[in-house]
Amino acid sequence: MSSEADWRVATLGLGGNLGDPRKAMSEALQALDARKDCVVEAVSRLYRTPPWGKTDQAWFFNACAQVRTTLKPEALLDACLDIERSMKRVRDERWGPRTLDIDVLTYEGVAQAETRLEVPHPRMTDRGFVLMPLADFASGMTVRGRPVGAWLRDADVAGIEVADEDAGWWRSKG
Ligand code: A4P
Ligand code: MG
Repeated sequence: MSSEADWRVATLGLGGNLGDPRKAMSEALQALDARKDCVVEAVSRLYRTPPWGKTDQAWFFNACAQVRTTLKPEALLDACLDIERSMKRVRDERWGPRTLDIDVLTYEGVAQAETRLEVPHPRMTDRGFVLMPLADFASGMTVRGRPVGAWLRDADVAGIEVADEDAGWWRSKG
């Protein structure tokens, strides 16, 4: 039995631009929520975002989620990578097209710069497609000394659109 003290809050960034990313993200969040060691506590609205980094590719869908978990940071990453793999993500090109990418953005009380898992995610504070959905439920959360909402004010959010206003989008089958 795990006690209250073992549960930690983490945030995740989800994105994809191949196949049916909305379905992939929704299945991923449902799979995490179905685990005994993971509860999905908050999910952002669903966004459509212009490609960042490698710009000659399809627009992305992006969203963020907050989970409460007894998994340690690396185990949470492994759970996310297992889900990505089960969605048959093709992992060949950096910043290239993918059916589903799940990044661990933050993990309560943890700051580490290890290659296998760097948290806070090294690029999250530069990216409108992460900050905008994250601010839906965590605008006051401090990341690298500043609230998410403050990072968002300085971020490039040009072209980003809300694709579904309903934060319950991930529970529907569609
Ligand atoms: N890894 C280390 N730290 C982390 C972390 N915090 N979260 C390691 C997740 N993984 C982490 O990941 C490769 C390895 O990084 C993992 O196996 C893990 O051990 P990856 O996701 O395959 O790396 P990547 O995607 O090639 O590079 P990067 O920089 O992580 O890409 P991102 O950040 O995932 O960005 N444009 C829009 N509009 N929306 C997007 O979602 N996504 C990308 C990819 C590019 N442009 C985009 C979007
Ligand atoms: Mg990634």
